[in-house]
Amino acid sequence: MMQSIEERVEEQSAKESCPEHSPLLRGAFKLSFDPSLTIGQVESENVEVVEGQYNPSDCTARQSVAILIPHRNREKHLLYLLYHLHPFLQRQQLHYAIYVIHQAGDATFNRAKLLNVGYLEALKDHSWDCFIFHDVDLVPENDHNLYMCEDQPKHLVVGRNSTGYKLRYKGYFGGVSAMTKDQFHKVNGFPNSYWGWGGEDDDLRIRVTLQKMSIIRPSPEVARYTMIFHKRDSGNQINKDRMQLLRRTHQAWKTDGLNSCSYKILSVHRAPLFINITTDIGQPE
Ligand code: UD2
Ligand code: MN
Repeated sequence: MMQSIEERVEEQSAKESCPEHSPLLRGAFKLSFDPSLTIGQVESENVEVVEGQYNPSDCTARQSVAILIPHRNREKHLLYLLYHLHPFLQRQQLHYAIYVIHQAGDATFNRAKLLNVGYLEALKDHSWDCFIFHDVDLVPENDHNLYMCEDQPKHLVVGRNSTGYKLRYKGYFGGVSAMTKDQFHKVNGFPNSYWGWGGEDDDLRIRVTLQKMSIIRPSPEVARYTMIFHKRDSGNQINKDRMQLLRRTHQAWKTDGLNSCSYKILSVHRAPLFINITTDIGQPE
């Protein structure tokens, strides 16, 4: 019989807490995007990851973290991300699991709603302390960029290759962000009503500020990412309504979010390196 997540956590609690600063961190490291990389190779390099989940064996992790990746039709990006992210998270001595939330069908993509589904479904496995909302195409360049939550919501992408490693604009909250279970619950999650590209990250920022929380960021030297080059996907056209939606957020957040997120789970597949949740989230009204 496979151990349940709860049993594995139970076993851990006898151990000493992991140190505040992991001795395994390396700082900046070189990324590689080898076209011949296979999932089998990534699996063989991460044998301690079981069904997408890892728990340090010699100390009790300081946080339990669920990484949520919204996904459709970006298999190669996912492979490169798994290749880099698993060792990165293990060096941070975290108890973590990687969830890929896969949008079924070819209706317009909805990143924000997929992340709500990921949050609600991941909490059925374990009471995660911290959630990382993670684009599939962003690879962290420095392992001092900690995938942990703090007393305020945290934005982890100060800079990336394609924007000269500068913050895109003040208040920018896209790409990769970290919120505790309670912080995300308090803002009622992401909106469900943003179909297509753009605006959903600004909506989340507005929700955060309405709750009198503020967004914190690691230092720019550390919060660096490489975005794997891509064009706009078909099925993810610019959301022309986004400006109008953003004007309503200060009211709409109460009723558009976790408390109104309706979806169907089509399958949950526990692969060695990630939990794949395939969901039908409907289509724009
Ligand atoms: C920016 C933000 C992103 C989001 C988006 C607007 C950065 C670094 N990222 O990304 O967080 O706010 O603008 O919606 O600023 N995806 C798929 N399949 C698709 C379409 C999207 O898997 O067909 C997922 C995937 O995880 C991707 C993410 O959605 O990384 C964001 O889409 P994008 O990469 O096309 O948008 P981008 O790079 O402008
Ligand atoms: Mn992208």
